Amino acid sequence: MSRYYLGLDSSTQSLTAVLINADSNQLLYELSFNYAEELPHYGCSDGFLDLQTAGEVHAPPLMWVEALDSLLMKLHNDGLPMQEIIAVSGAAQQHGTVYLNNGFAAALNTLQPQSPLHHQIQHCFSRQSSPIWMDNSTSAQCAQINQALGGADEVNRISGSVAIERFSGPQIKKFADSQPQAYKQTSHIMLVSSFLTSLFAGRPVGVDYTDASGTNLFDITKKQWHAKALHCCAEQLAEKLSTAVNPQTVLGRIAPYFVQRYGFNIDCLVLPWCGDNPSSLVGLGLVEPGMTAISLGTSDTLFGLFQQLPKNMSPWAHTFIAPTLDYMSLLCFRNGSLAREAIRNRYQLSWDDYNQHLAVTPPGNHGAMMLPWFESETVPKVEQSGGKRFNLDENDIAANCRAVIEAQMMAMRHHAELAGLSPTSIHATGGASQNQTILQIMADVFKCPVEVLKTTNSTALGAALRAIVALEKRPWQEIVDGFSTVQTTSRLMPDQQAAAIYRQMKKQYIKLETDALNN
Ligand code: XUL
Repeated sequence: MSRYYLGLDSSTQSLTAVLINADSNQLLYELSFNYAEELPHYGCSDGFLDLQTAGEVHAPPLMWVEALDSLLMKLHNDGLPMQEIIAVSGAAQQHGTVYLNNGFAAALNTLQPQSPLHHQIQHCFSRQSSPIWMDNSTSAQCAQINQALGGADEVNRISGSVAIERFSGPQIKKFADSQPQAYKQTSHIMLVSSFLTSLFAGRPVGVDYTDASGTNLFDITKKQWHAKALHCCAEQLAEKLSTAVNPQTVLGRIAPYFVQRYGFNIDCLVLPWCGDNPSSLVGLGLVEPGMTAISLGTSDTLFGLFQQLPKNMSPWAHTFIAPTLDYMSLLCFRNGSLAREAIRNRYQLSWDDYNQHLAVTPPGNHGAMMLPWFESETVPKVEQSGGKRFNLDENDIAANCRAVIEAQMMAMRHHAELAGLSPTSIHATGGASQNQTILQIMADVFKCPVEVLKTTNSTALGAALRAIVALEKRPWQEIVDGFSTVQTTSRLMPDQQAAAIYRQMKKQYIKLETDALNN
């Protein structure tokens, strides 16, 4: 017997589908649909519109809808067993908001299978474009929200993040304040995730807890919208947002449109879509406290699962509710390969040269240290760029190569701890995770094993896994263990001596960072 589940991922540039068989634990099919290549008529070369207004980045929601129809048609034409899919779920880029008028519910209720979705709901928007997570234009609204709720720390304590420009609350406030008429005509405010869920459910559905925690409006302790935050953001917002939804809720049967047009089974069930980062957390198998992922890219991103909110919330972390209903923390260090490249370019090194230098310098770097802020930094927030050296000669190339990596790992460990995470194992991904020397430093600084993973579509996979948990009521660990799309290509263990050196060095690093922030 086969038990098929479909997971989707509506990301900034593409929509991806994975089909899995929960009986054989196999990932059977993966397909991505790129908006720019396949739907050029929306004018989004990278998945978003160039508005030419300072900091504003929007995308057309109809593009996501047309992509959904096109992708499902491909699945159908590729002969996927649509009839046998038990449930469908998804995940979407976080924070983006979609504004719909009072025709939306009726349009969903009367969808005709002969005509594509984007034709049938095109008149349902009270705002034609959606601000997405790259939009940085709401600093004024962030300040107002912080002030109305009693300061940034209080917003952080309530919602899991200080008010942040790209988060949905400040974006909604900006719309309500600057276009009051259009705001009045808005009956539903959705996130990308709940908007796409609503299409499948055939009715407007509220935002799920994971994505609600990316709004600055959601009480992450009580798992409900925060009345005062809603009130200070815009009028009648509670009605427009609807009640937030547990990500493990089965919402009911798929809308008839999908049955008639693509051959889904009439009994196929629908689950709420989540935010992409929370979904990726479980897609990577991080379902127990301490399990952490680090992606070494242009920026370095660290996220992991934990259960108890820290007493003092780090102002630089984002705490979301995880699909497991635990918490997850997300930290984005702007100076990832930006800083590594800055050093490599400064001394005109190839990566081989760079590795040679790392190999000849010892853990602890003879006390030479650095603050790796070659560009302005987000964790911690540092506006002024320029790496800082301590006990480190700028002409000592090898020591500089090691100093930047050690500093990055120290910063990651320190800020992970401040955010409530105590990493016990690390899954490393991203370009620089190919570099074993960098990973050994990571294992030594964190004093835990580091595994290198080859992952495919962990976000869409996470959505499908969540559907299995909700329907089959099996433990998370058992379900993620069954899926081996996450291939371990190497595993590094911490060196006890190096770990002891780094334990001391971390104290010095924290002092350097604290002094720099206080100056
Ligand atoms: C997370 C964030 C991005 C988007 C991109 O806070 O803004 O990772 O979710 O998809």
